[in-house]
Amino acid sequence: MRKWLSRIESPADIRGLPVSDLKEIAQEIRETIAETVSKNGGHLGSSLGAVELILALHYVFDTPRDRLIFDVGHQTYAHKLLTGRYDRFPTIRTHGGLAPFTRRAESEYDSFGAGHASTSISAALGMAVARDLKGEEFRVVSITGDGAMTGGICYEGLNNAGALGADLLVILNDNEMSISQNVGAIHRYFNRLITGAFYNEAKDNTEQFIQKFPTIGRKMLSLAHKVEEHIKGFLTPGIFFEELGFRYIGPIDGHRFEQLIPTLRSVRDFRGPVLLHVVTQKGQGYPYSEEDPVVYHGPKGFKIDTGEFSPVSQSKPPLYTDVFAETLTELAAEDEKIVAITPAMAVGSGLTMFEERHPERFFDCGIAEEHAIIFAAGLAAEGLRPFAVVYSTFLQRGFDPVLHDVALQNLPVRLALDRGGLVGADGPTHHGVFDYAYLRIAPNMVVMAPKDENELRRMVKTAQLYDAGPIAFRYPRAHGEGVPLVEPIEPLEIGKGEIVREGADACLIAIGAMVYPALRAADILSAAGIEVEVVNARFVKPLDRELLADCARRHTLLYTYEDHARAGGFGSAVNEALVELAPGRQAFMFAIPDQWVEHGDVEALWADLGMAPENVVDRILDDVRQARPLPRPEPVKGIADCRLPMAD
Ligand SMILES: Cc1ncc(C[n+]2csc(CCOP(=O)(O)OP(=O)(O)O)c2C)c(N)n1
Repeated sequence: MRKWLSRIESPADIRGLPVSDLKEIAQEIRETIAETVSKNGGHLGSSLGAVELILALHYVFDTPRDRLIFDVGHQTYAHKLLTGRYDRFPTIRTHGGLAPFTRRAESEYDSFGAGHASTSISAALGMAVARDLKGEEFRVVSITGDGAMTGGICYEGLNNAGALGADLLVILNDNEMSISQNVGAIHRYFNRLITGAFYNEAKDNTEQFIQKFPTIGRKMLSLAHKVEEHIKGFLTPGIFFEELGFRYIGPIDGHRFEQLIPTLRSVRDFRGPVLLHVVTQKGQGYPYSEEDPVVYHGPKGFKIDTGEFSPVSQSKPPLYTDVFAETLTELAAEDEKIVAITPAMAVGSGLTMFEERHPERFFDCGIAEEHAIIFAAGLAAEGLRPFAVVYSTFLQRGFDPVLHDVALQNLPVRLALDRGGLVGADGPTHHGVFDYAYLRIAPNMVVMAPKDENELRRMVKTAQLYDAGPIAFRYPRAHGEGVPLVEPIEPLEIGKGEIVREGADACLIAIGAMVYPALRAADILSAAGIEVEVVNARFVKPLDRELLADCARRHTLLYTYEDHARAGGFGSAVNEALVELAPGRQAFMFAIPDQWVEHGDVEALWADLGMAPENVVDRILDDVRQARPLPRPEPVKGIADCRLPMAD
């Protein structure tokens, strides 16, 4: 039981306390965050780094009347602890527990939900404009990280905000880190602002200019009034933001209440758009996360005293992510056309090994999925073989580029989609359950999903060699099936599936990560006297129409099985094809119904959704039973161990 946190019911309880008490509260918050994340996993570094900033915001602003809009929402653990969620905090990221990010339905203090980066300025601007249109009075604050600021949406928001001139405070929470070290020219600019290098550089450049062209230079100076102080005003460090119509304040120390509170108090009453640059340290207050902010960005459970992670079990098959990255790195050693692109997810996508081996062909372009895809399209247009490696959920950002820049021009961009299917604790913002739908509607696109890690290797090879147009493959956030990795890697024939189990009573057509669960369901049914044919479709597009037609000829009971939304997914594609191939014959679809899937243990989620192998067994059993009475089978074991070391 924490002395302060157990008594704080709402931010009103901290307002007016002396700074010495705030420091004690900050300490308690840090301990609580570290303790909980050590058990549940989660976004440690970002949350620890924002403790004082969040305390100061709730101290100075009249929340929830004033709106705080957090970008990504992964840094909000202190915010959750101060806004009536202390008791439930140990449940964060678990099934039925507190959400991993901000969520409007969870608390009135969560003014806007998030999970994906770079949205908070636009949302805050919308809320500020709504306030003005309704004639209401409250303040709107966006809290955006420097990593998020590599995303283009931020600049669309700033551009619009500067033009509208609405009262809006944007806090740039700058810890110089995205998940990895932040990248790009904007990052360099922020860095120069923090170190004071911008002003010094600008001053030096101006002095050199004056020495070179004394007359014009002096005239310029007299325009800007006299010498140094005026150069400073003229060459204001935040000129970039100032030119966009923002008043730039900072940088200030984001861990010192003595700076934060008076600054927030004064900017609170400024009119128009204001950008406050706050410098924080990722992972602050926990020595291990301070030392290695990349590993502790989103660690799984660890020993709190030593920061140690439990050793990786040698008995577990490799992660799909690692198999993909190793294969691509290997293939790139022999194929100089291969280029790897990541939008800020080098570690999570396993691409650090590619970066080490082929640094000149590795590109981390920041949190910029749209750009990543168009950049890849440009590389492909010049004859290279780009692999854009993007989490399924984040490629949603790249939807139009996939259609307009890649598929329409039939450019051979290889889309490697990590985290396909349910991802577990990161929840609805991160489940990759819409990709088949948004990819397969694009003419020219090939879409694949491997049943196991060996087939993933074959898909990487297939994609490498496929220069005829765009090709995508998606794989889960999970360990493989433990199958041998066959050398040499054989590419697949485009649009060809395979029968992986024979059976005369029903046909279960599975794709990707659901092929092995389908086989397990078939095993159980077999014990009950029902023989199910299992098909590994491999391709969502083009479908193996010949195989489908054959299945429809031989079976009356047809089923599809996928870890994707039902609408527009694989089963939907199969049924579209069956309308032509076997009119009147339909496949029952095991797919995610039209609902958002919560966070939590993947197996529990499958059971909730009625999509676990047990559910498949029950359904097929009932259907077959209508023809002949059969005994009940034994319950099935879990479908997969989907725990991964990192939160995203
Ligand atoms: C569109 C999108 N792409 C990628 C991510 C994965 N991601 C989560 S946090 C993060 C880094 C954000 O950096 P920053 O905004 O500086 O916050 P920090 O973690 O440093 O506090 C990334 C890349 C995401 N959430 N959304």
